[in-house]
Amino acid sequence: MADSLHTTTVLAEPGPIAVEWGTTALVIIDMQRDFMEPGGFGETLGNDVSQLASAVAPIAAVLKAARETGMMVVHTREGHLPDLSDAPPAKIERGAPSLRIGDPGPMGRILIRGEAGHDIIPALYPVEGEIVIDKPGKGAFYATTLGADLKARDIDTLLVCGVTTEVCVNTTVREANDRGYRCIVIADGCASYFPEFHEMGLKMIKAQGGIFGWVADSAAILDAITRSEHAPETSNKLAAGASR
Ligand code: TIU
Repeated sequence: MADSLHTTTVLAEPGPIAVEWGTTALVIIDMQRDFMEPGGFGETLGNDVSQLASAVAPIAAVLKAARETGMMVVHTREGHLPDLSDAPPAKIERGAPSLRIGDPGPMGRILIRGEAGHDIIPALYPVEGEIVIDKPGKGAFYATTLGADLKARDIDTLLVCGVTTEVCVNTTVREANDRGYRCIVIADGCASYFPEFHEMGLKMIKAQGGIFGWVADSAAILDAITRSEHAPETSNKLAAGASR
């Protein structure tokens, strides 16, 4: 379905970007209970998980539009096998969390696949046909099938959102950029436990002419998707976008 949409321009920073929707995927990073809710991995690290709540509504709005237009949707989950064979000791032993990866917590074992805390929050729960990538690392390409899944669908552009901005979102965008993907990060669809890291995490992506990619608000993405369902853009509209 997304193949039949017209190419439209997303008003982004550092500049507008023309998006062909049939070769674009929405990639939602780690919107898991372990990061978003009390008692999970994020809180054991000493973080205030309420800092991440602002990302949910913007992601839900873009996810709804992606589903309506038939765009490829990918959800990722950070976590490990129950026997911890894919969890490097250096990761497990890091820092001084109140509970370590694999320890029993109020939502099951911390950051372990199959446990309640590892799953995606109900507001953004995947539906049939959407890809769920289980990843042991911060980046979504490392030790996963994501690269092959995107290649199978001829995807060249990624709309990236999720948590946290400077950790798993940034790592995934950097991995994707090196693999040749054009990444548009949804600014209000990302969040960090540290507001200043969120701001800088986005700046790092769009600086130097978009060294890792582009940054746009969910409203700009939704506007471009809406326009893609209507008549092809005229050169005037493209010029207006280019002047921003
Ligand atoms: N701790 C933190 O900010 N993030 C992570 O550990 N993982 C993700 O970002 N998903």
